[in-house]
This record gives sequence, C-alpha cells and structure tokens, in this order.
Amino acid sequence: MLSDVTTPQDLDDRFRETLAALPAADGRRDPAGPVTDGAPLTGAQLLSLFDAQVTSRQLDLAGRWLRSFGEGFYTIGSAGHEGNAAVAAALRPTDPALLHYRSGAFYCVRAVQVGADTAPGSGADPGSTAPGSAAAARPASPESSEEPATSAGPELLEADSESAGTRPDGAFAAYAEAARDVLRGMVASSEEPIAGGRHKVFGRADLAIVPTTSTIASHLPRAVGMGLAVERLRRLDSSGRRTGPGVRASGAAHVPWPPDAIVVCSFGDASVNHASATAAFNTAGWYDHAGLRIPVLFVCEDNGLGISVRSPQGWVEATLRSKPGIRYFAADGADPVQTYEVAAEAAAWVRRHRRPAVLHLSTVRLMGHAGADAESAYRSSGELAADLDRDPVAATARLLVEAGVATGEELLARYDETGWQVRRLAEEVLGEPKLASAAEVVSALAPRRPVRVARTVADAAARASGPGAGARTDAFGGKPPELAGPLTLAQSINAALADGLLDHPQMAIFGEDVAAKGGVYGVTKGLRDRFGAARVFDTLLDETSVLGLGLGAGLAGMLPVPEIQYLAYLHNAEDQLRGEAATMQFFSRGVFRNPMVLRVAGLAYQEGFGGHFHNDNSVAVLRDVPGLVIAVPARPDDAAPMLRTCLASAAVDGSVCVFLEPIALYHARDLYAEGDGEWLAGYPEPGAWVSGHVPIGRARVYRVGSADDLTIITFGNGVRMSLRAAATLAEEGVGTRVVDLRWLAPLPVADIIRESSATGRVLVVDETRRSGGVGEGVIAALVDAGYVGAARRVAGVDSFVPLGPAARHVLVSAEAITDGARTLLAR
Ligand SMILES: Cc1ncc(C[n+]2csc(CCOP(=O)(O)OP(=O)(O)O)c2C)c(N)n1
Repeated sequence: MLSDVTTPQDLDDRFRETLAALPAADGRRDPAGPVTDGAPLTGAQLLSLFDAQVTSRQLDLAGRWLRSFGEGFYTIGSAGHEGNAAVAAALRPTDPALLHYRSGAFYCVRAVQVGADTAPGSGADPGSTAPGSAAAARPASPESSEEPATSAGPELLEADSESAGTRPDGAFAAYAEAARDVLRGMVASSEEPIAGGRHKVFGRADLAIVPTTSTIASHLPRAVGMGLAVERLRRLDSSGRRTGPGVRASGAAHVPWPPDAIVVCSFGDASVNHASATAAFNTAGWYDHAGLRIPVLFVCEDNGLGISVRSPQGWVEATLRSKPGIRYFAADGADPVQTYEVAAEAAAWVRRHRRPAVLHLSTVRLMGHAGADAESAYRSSGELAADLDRDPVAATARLLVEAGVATGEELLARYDETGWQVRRLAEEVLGEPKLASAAEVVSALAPRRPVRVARTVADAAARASGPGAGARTDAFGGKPPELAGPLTLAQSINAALADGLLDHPQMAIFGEDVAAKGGVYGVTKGLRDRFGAARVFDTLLDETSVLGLGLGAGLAGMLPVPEIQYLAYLHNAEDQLRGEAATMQFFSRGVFRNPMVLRVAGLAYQEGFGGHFHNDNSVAVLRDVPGLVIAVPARPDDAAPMLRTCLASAAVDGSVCVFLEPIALYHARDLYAEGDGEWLAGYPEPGAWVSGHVPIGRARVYRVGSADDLTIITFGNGVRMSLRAAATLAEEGVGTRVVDLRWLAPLPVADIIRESSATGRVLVVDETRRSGGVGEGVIAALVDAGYVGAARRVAGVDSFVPLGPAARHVLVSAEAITDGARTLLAR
C-alpha cells in the first residue's frame, strides 16, 4: 500500500491493481482502425506505444533492482514521463534529438522505428515498402505537402494485433535492443553503444540521438545551433556544394541529417529557468525575429518539480507562452492520443515553416527524483497518490481496454513478459566488461593524429599554390598576403582566417561584431565582404549562444570558428566549452564530434583601454579541461601556422581548440626600440607552409647571446617582455634562451624539460595569476620530470587588473623579469 514514498513496489502494485480493475469493453475493435473515433492512432499503433512505455517503466524498475545489490549506478528514471513515447512517434527517426534523462520511452520508440526501417525487407527503401512494415504504416509526410498536419500516422512498428494477449513475448522483441542499450548504461558496461560506460546517456548515432550531459538545459544552446546549421546546410546545391559567394567548389561538408530535418530537444520544467535555456529560447526567437530559420522543437516535460522545488502553479506555461518567436503547443502527457496529435501538429509546423516551437507536455514524476530521493521530506502522501492516479502507462492501458483493443489481463501479461525479459537482459549485461584502465577511459577523449594534421596542412598548401592559386589571388584582391610586406599579429591572423575560409568550405566565422565591423580590433576585417554573410556573420550578444551555435554547427559537419570578444566574457559561458564541447567525443566514443576553433581576444597590457574586463589574464579554468587545445600565438609568424594547425586538427580529429590572441600584441610593430619593426613578420607563401608547420604542443626557442646561462619559459606578452629582458641581460654577459610555449594545453613538456636542463636555471614568466596560473603547470612539469636545477617564478598578482597605470602594480614587467633573472643567477 502506498505510504509517503513511491517505491518500485508501490508503482508495480498500483499498476496491477489498476489493470485488474479495468472493466472489459463491450466488444473488440479492429486494431487496424482508429483506436477511438477520429483518433490519429490505430489500436495497433497505440499498443506499440504501450509496449514502449512498459519497456521504459520496466527499465526504471530494473535500475532500482540493480542498484539494490550494487550492480547499477544510475537510478534517475522516466516513470511518469512515458507520454514522450507519443512525441517520438510524431517525429521522424532522422530528426536529430537531444534528450532529457527522463525520455526513456522516446528512446525506445525511436530504436524500434529505426530497427524496423533497417531490418531486412522492412521497406527501408521507400521504393520497396514491404506490407505490414513500419514504412508501410507511415503515411505521406504531412510536411511535404499542404495536407493538414494532424493527418499523419506515426512512424511506428505496429504491434501485431494477434499478439495483444496470446503472444506477449513478441511484444517485447522489438524493444529488446533499446532496453539492452539502457541497461548497459545503468551497469556502466563498456559495451554500451554510445558512451561505452563513461556515463548513462541516451544516444546512438543510427537513431540520430545525440547524447546530452547531466547539466540540465546545457544542450539547448547546441540544439539551436544545430537548427541553424541544418538550415544553412540545406543551401547546399544538388551536387553537394554549398552555394554562395567565396565558396570553393569541392569538398562540401558531410551533412548528417536530411535537409528537411527538424531538431528536437527535451528537458524538465525546472530547467526552463536556467540561463542556458533562456539563452537558447532567446536566440531561437531572436533569429526568428530577424527572419532566419531555426527548425527546433523544444519539448518541456513538466512534472512540476525540480528535485524538491515546485514550479509555481502556471509559471511554466506562462513563461513558455511568452517566448517571442517561439510558438507554443501543449498536451497532456497522460493522454497518448492527444500527445501524439499535438506533437505531430507541432513537428509539422516546425518542419513546414522552419521556425521554432515549444511543446509543453504535462507529466508526473513517479518514484522520486532518483533512487536515493526521500520524497516524504517535501511532498505529502496525497500529492504522491494524485501523481500515481495520473500514471501515463496505466492511462494508455485504460484507453486500449476501453477501445476494445486488448483486455487488462492481456496488457498485464505484456507488462509481465516485458519485466521478465528486461530482468533477463539486465542479468546478461551485468557480466559485461567495464572500462578497465585509465587509458581505456581517455581513449575517446581527444584523439590526436599529428601526422595526419601535418598532411592536411600540406594538402592545403598544395591546393593554395596549385589549383586554388587563382581563386586565392582573387580572394585577396590580386595581392596575396605574402606580397603585402611585414604584417602585425592581427593582420597575420586575418590573412590566415581568409586562407582557412578558402581551404575549408565548411568553415564559418561568427561572433559579436565580427562581420560588419570586422571585429573590435579589426582582426576579421573585410572577411564578410570577401566570403559572404553566410560564412562570416554577426551573432547576438550572448556568449552562451555564440558557443551553442558553434556546438551545433560542428556537430552538423561545419567547421565553426566562433569568436569571444574578450576573455572575461568567455567565463560567463564556459560550461558550453567545458561541459559540452570538450565532453562530446568522450561521451560518444568519438561518434559525435564538435570540431571548433574558438578565437578569444584576451590577456592584459592594453595601454589606455583598461580595467579587468578588457585585460583579463585568467586561463586556469581552461587549462584543466581534458582534451582542450589552448594556443597562444605571440608573434605574427607563429599565428598563421598555429591557426592552420588548429583548423586542420579540428577537421581531422574533431579537436576543440581555443585560440587565445593577446590583444596587446595585435598591432605591436616593434620589439626593442620604437620603429625597429621587429615584431612584424612576413606571411609565408603556401610553398613554405609545410616547412613552417607548427605541431600542437611544440614550443619555440629564441637564443640570446650564448643562451647557456638561463632559460626563460613564457608565452604571450611574456615573450616580448622576456626578449627585452634577455637583451638587457646579454649586455651584462648573460646568455638566455627564451622559450615561447605557444601551447598552454597540451604543454610542450619535452621542450620545457630539454631547454631547462640545458642551463639548469629556469625563470618562469607567467602573465597569468600566481595562483592557478600557467606557471604552476610549468613548475609541476619540471618537478614531475625530475628537474634538479634552480627555478623561480615571476607571475601576475592574485588580483583583478585595475584601471589605468595601477595595472602595472599587478602585472609582470620586463623589469621584474630582469630582476628575477638576476636573483636566480646570484644563487
Ligand atoms: C546546471 C545544473 N544544476 C543543478 C543540477 C542538479 N539537478 C539535477 S536534476 C535537477 C532538477 C531538474 O528538474 P527539471 O528540469 O524539472 O527536470 P526533472 O528532473 O523534474 O525531470 C537538478 C537541480 C544539474 N544537473 N545541472
């Protein structure tokens, strides 16, 4: 009997009681006909949805069972949310989906849709549709014609009407594969199909289900980005080439989804309040307002609670209804027919108009938030009982029985058979291997194939100097950058970006002010005019969304190069980089990737334009993101090859690269004295790109004087200051080698050790903060390698950077470097 916590036992008992008590219908209805008069689902289709719901329910019960003896590691379930089965049925299995952790029944339906489509003789080829197959059950797409959206039937495996009671074992067979996937996730089996035991997620490439993280709402900005990318890639011409100005006529991006796909993402009601969700709604609405198309269906599965916190009555509807540019649909998740009908209408609307909509699905939450949740602390037993009365699986059963498609007894037999089969599968997957070593765990994290990256750069060089030479010269207005004389860092990056756009047809540059203005420092100047607004475009002012667009575009096969205007403003959006971008290959064994080269203007020393926010010198939060590449080009002659490497690595290995550009060096021209032009450099012609290739994780060494007395290890602005300090020291007879790390992740450890050992005296010059700064990593690398010489650090003060000349009190200076070197040499 129900107490004040809904246990698996309560749920199971109540379900049995409900089904046993259902009065038999007057007669049996033909399962091939509408389940109720005028319903868009047949009895057989609803029966199949019931099977999906029951499979999902039994998986939840199995999750608790596995946990009870320590073999299961995940108990957040979908119980009460099984109405989402009807949402899946209303979509196409090729519509990319990012699912809420309670969308288990959705997952089951999709697995069966795809399984049916790909099974031999199933009619996967629309021209050879087999009778009785899922494809045969599928009516003409409502979106491809002007017929009413709701006339569609679901793309479902129809349950065999004969099997309603007589062959309950057949009911589960179609869902077994989906159940095995989910169970493997629960027991952290390394054979789980997407994350391989790294997390319990819903995801599978062949189901177009992209895994999401446990960070609520963080997948929504990506969904919007995917919507934008789907629309952009639709503009590919019939031969697979993207149309538009500045586009090379070959090598189009791989497009993983059909051109008329829509993106679906589901999430909970408490999640609508999250900054990531509001960013995504706003961005979808903003683009819609601006006339751009974002075909995304947001699905809010509203159970009224976020763990223990109630969504205020009416709030979710009020907030979802009021999102500008997003059309609102609502359905009762306990009514599968209505849910299907409304979801089909919403999906058809999004597909036809290529505009965003939200489906507000009311649900209940059964068995608490997760296994360990004692609901009695915050919910009354009356409330819990009311939720049980709205059990969606029982509701579907009631409909089936009332319609005369099955009896309660028959449905209970299906439920029990599914339960047995799920337990059997659970026992099977228990014995599967787990991830067995650190190497195995990280194998999917961030593949690096430096030889292939180098070859990609070489290929680009060959194209730029061979068949692409004419187009390249044209793109540079008749004067390629190698003929433009010495360039600044900013000019060099600009030229390398243009070369990137020429060589990677799927590359797009976007961010705040990058297009019309050409960037606040002119780094992207002229690129939109040369390559068109489809490839170089301004975004709205929201860093979370800038990154979300990159995440979606990368997943869709593009090569996104987003820009964050200032490092300080990356920090309010960095979960999109840390939690989303960097984890995608890890949680999908590399099946999904979001290649990206994120340009960030940052670091300090901007004379005359001050304050912390334009001089932020904190990169600690990036340095510990596993697999992330962090490049800091100090000199113009490094910037171009490093950018080429990042683009190639993103294209080849799906790398997520942060290209951190020192603002204060953008327009620097001189090194030692005004007018010496020593900080300028010529742009190498394509023929020199191979010899000048800079691999990830290789430093650059400048030898000053004998270079035998001291090693300075530095990066960014520190390179320029250290070279000046080294010149001063050289006058005193001290020979220095200045090591420019160039890559903050992965650190060039081999170069650090070799160059440090050569002198036995290391001065680490770190313009980031003393605590958590890059210098800590360098010193730790030396310690780990057994370096036994002397070492010292000059680093930024643990402070925010103040306005005006006061900044000098907290930043590293050439004088401080010289002093630090002298102290070290005096030891
Ligand atoms: C950004 C973030 N903050 C906190 C959490 C911890 N957390 C996990 S689920 C959850 C509640 C989510 O509620 P809702 O969105 O309504 O989904 P439901 O679980 O009710 O389906 C919270 C706070 C999280 N996962 N992510």
